[in-house]
Formats: sequence, structure tokens, C-alpha cells
Amino acid sequence: MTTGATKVVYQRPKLLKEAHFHYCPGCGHGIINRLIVEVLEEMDLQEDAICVAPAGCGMLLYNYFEIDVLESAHGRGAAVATGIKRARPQNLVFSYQGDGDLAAIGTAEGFHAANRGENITVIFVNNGVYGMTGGQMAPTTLLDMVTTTTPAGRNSRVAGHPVRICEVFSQLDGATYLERVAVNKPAAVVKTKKAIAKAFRHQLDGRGFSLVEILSPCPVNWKLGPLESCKWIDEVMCKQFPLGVYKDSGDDDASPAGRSGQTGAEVKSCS
Ligand SMILES: Cc1ncc(C[n+]2csc(CCOP(=O)(O)OP(=O)(O)O)c2C)c(N)n1
Ligand code: SF4
Ligand SMILES: [Mg+2]
Repeated sequence: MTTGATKVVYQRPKLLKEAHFHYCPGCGHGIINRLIVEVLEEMDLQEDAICVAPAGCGMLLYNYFEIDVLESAHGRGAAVATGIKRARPQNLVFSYQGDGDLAAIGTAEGFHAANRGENITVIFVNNGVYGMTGGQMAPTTLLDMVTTTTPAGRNSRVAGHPVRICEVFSQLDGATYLERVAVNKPAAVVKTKKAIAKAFRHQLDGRGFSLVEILSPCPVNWKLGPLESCKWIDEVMCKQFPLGVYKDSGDDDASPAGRSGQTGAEVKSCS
């Protein structure tokens, strides 16, 4: 759009309410929230989309999204989304979940929704910690990473290894689109938006379970500045969590037989 000599290249998405984000400076949640509503707006899904919000820093989504939002108990997002989608298959239903939410307390719900091939989308925000409750270790916390519950760094002998959700879920025949992206630099943000749009399209086409894992900075709990946090994702986090498409049923038949054997389609490093 052009107004006089001024070309408008960006404006606030209509589906983002006029509210101030409560997120800390440099947090990735705000970027991810904006991308989701941009995609919904561009796909004209305002009336059809239903979001299931988590317990975690993303819990106040109803303050920001101009769509229907339901709050779920901690970790139960994929189960709640399953119920809504089964009752209202005509709607686009997605859960928004942190790594504590999906990969710790909600492991069973997420894993089995993926295994059943529920036709829902999970937006999975991996910031390597329990952000909201003060930066405790999450299943995704890197080895040697200092958190409030691993003050000497995560030690695999007592605290296990970082859980890689895309890799784990890619073993499940019911999961048909899995991609890991990041929001630490402009090109990565563009890719993240494309991945969210692709996941929503996947659901609208009835192709089964889709999940977009997004590496997202939490500067406050990482004890890094916003810029350092973005660099840390590239230099450290991406080594443990390589970006890329882990599964994509593509044009294949979305029947269970057509869903299997598509793992590790296109896995890339960060840069
Ligand atoms: C049943 C239950 N157990 C524990 C909590 C406390 N709690 C709230 S959010 C949270 C962790 C959130 O971490 P994550 O899902 O990674 O989201 P983030 O804040 O990092 O985005 C926990 C343990 C809760 N709300 N409900
Ligand atoms: S604690 Fe971390 S995840 Fe939560 S709002 Fe602050 S920066 Fe974001
Ligand atoms: Mg987290």
C-alpha cells in the first residue's frame, strides 16, 4: 500500500490486540505471538482458529490474540486441542506450549496425540528452561547449562540428557509434519513464519499431527543480554537442536500407510 510518497511495509497485525506484551525484553514469545496472528490473518482464519494456551510465559495469549483462546492445565495442551478438534473438525485448532509444558509434565499428552495422528498443530516454544517459574531446568536444558535447579550445570548422570522433541516424534507414524526453526535473527523469523503457515495448511488439508518447534531466547533466565542470547542460539543451542524439517508427508496420501517412513527429510545446522 502507498500513502503519498510513503510506502507502508509493515503494520500491526489486526489480530494482535492493542495490549502491551508482558514478556521480558528480548524474549522470543512476543515474536512468535506476532507471527501466529500474521499467518492467521493472511490465511483468513480469524473466525475459524482456536488456540489452546499453556501454563508458562505464553499463558496470557487471550490478552493478545483476537481469536478464541482456551487455557489448558499445565502440559495438557495437546489433549485439550484433541478434544476441541474432534468436536469441531471444521476449526483450525492449535496448542501453544513451552518446553516445560510439552516435554516435561505434558510428555504423555503430546506424544500420544502425535502417535494417534490427531489433526491438530502444536506450536512448541523451546527456550531450554521453565521460564515463568524462575528458570528451573527443563528436559531441553543443555548439558552443563546453569539453571536455578542445576547451579553447577546440568549433569547427565543425575539429570539425564536434553530431550529432542522433533527427533523423538519423528519416530511416530501419526506425526506427519515436524519442523524445528528459530527466532534469533531476521532470516530465521521469516522461516518460522513459513513453517507455522505450512503447519496450519497441513491441518486444513487433513494431513494429521503437525508440530513446529521454535528455539526462542529467554535472556532473563539465561543470564545473557538479548543480543548475546540470539548469538547463543546459533553458536550453542542449534548444535544440540539442529534446525530443519524432520518430517513432511508432502503430497503423500494422508492415510496412516502414507504417513510413515518420512523422517529426517531436510535437517540443517543453524547458519
Ligand atoms: C500442574 C502444575 N504444575 C506446575 C505448575 C507451575 N508451572 C507453571 S509454568 C511452569 C513451567 C513453564 O515452563 P515452559 O513450559 O518451558 O514455559 P516458558 O515459561 O519457559 O515459556 C511450571 C512448572 C503449574 N502451573 N501447574
Ligand atoms: S522469563 Fe524468559 S520466556 Fe518468560 S517472558 Fe521472560 S524472557 Fe520470556
Ligand atoms: Mg520454557
